[in-house]
Amino acid sequence: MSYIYLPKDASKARVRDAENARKNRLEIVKAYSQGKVSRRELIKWGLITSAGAIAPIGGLSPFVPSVNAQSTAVASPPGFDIPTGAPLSPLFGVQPFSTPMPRFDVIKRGTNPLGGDLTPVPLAQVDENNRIPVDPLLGGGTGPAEGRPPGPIWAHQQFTKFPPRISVEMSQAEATTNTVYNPAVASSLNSGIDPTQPIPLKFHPGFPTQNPDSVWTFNGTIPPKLVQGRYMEPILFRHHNQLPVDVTQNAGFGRHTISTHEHNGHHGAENDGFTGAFFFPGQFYDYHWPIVLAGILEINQDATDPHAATPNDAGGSDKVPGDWHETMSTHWFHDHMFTFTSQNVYKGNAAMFNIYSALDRGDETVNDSVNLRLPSGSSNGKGWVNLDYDVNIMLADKAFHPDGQLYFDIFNFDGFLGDVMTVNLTYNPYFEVERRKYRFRILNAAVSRFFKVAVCDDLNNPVQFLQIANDGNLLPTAIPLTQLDEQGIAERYDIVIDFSPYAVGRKLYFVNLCQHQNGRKPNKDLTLSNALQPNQSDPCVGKFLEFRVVRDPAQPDQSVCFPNMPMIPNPDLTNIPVARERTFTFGSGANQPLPASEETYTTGSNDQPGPWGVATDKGAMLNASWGRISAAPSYGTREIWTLQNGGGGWDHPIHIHFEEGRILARNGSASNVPPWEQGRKDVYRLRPGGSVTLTMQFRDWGGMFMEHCHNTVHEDNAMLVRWEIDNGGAPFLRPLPTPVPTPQGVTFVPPDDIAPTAF
Ligand SMILES: [Cu+2]
Repeated sequence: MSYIYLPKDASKARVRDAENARKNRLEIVKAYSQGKVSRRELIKWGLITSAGAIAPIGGLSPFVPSVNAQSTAVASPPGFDIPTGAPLSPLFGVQPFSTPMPRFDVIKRGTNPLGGDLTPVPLAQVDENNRIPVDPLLGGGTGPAEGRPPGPIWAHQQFTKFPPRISVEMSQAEATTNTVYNPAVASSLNSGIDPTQPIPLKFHPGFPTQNPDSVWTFNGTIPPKLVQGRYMEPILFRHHNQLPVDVTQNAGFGRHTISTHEHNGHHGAENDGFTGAFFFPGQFYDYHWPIVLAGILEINQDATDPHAATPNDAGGSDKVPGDWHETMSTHWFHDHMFTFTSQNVYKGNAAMFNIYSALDRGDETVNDSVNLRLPSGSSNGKGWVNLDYDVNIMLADKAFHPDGQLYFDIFNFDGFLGDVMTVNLTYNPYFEVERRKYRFRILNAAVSRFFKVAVCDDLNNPVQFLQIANDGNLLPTAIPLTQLDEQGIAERYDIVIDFSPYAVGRKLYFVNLCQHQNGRKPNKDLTLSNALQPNQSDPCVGKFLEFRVVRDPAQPDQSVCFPNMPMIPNPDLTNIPVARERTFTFGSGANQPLPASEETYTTGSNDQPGPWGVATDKGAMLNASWGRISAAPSYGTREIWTLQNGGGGWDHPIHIHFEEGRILARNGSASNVPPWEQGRKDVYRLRPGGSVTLTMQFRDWGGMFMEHCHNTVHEDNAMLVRWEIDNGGAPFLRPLPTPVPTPQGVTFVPPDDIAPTAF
């Protein structure tokens, strides 16, 4: 049995072979990522197989024995299953649970977005006259300062109706030291971390500092960033691209063009981070996040329902229009660059976004019969937005070169797995807690890895907690569990743990039960006791976060959360007819355009083996193209979509942008839907050979959106389609023209010039 990383007890010769193979592969990866060699040429030269796997040639794949290491030969798995076979990442003698987990870095909210926070002032439509010089490496001349596609179709929809009231400004940038860390909680609630101390970009204090081009994060720093917003307080997020203009200056992976997706924001498509609406170094892009309840244009128009409300600064609430059953809480945002999403997200383009409402306001002391009073604390005195006992958790597996720099293998199209578990970008940290209830908003920000999180105590006993949310959505009721379901990439599970039964000095743990052999799917879910055994074949199985119970609560715990506590019932769809049903099959055999030639992204003229693909009701596996429309639901309607896994050898967490869906059936039966999937969702794990049937409404906004596997390696290799909501009135046409960004400006092509529609 072969695993993606060599076992700890591998012989020195095996490790040396693997290290040589890694170096040889790096040369290819470098040339490929810099556009100096195409995937087609690599296949022609026999260096990779048509399925994208690295060829089983000695010196390239360590699973092929070399001359000097025959005694250590292991059986080569058949072509497609060849893992990266990388040596284990160095840990520099660091022990687990030896450094605190940093809380997220809370981003400043400007309160004058249209009157001085931002220069130039944000506009509904791109100012085509505002041009900047373009570096000769990007073709020279001049280009638009804002990289958003121009014209009325890409203007911010309903910009006058929902004018920005908050500004958020960040840059995508090379790794640097953080000197402005703001955890927004007292250091006693952040495991004693002194926020005034500079934070170098290291995944553990005992690891080396990352080189500027090894890691590209928001503002170039860690900890990961958190944006906080509330309903009906529209945010203008100005995202600057400050990445190197030289495309080769990327340490072997990552693309300097970006498009930022607010994962399941109910916003217009121009703010969705469309995969083909990327922007270049030196440019910015204004994302308008109105933060409205779905149904805002039809339901509760007079804003009389007390449950549809947003917290105000006085501890009260202001009623808002829309359907309160569509209230959302835990979001994240990340890169969506065509063909490069996996590399860019892994490299650091991932942040979280907490949305506050009168139901979930972030102040457990407000007792108004609407506030659910979930754990948060109340110390900031604002009546909302407290983070004291409401903790964002980002899980991601990483890998490192022998020198400790971040490592990524862009040639494993099954999916990339790291062998070092990180929480909030810190290797196996600890977190100090008081004896009270805490909320944890757990995000799977991995590339291809699924997690299955269990909680145990220091005697290895399972610990009961409550799952309160799935993806961005509070569940109909709080569900008692001792372990979560598998958590696919991009899924968010919010849980509440009560530490009050545990004496000061006790320890609890998050344990990962989900074992991978490769990036295609989980291999096995272990029992808690098996996952706690030492020497796991998958280095990311086992304990990865230690909770240390350090004191009684400073203030009485006033939060409310108990098993089966009612939270948000599902929206009532009984009177909404189903306009259409569609089936999408997620399989293999399609093509992905050649990344080396940006100009051919949309034409498909340089198609390369995917190896993945998506088929619509039309039948054929579709090549990846952001120019093709694969579904076009009519504005204001409801549909039922079935997502079918084309095979049993892999799993796919499928994300449908923009609309919350409700799972009606798994494998054709409603009885297969577990309680924690009976609320709203935005990511749907199909399971091997399985299917998910769901229903969605399409309303409030229009434009082009996406549907794709959130195993981002699959997404980047042809498992992504575009769909759009149109005929919603001016300015939308049918179908919409496709943007083709260049540093000198965005042009458009009619979609039928690129690829026939597939619906
Ligand atoms: Cu997939």
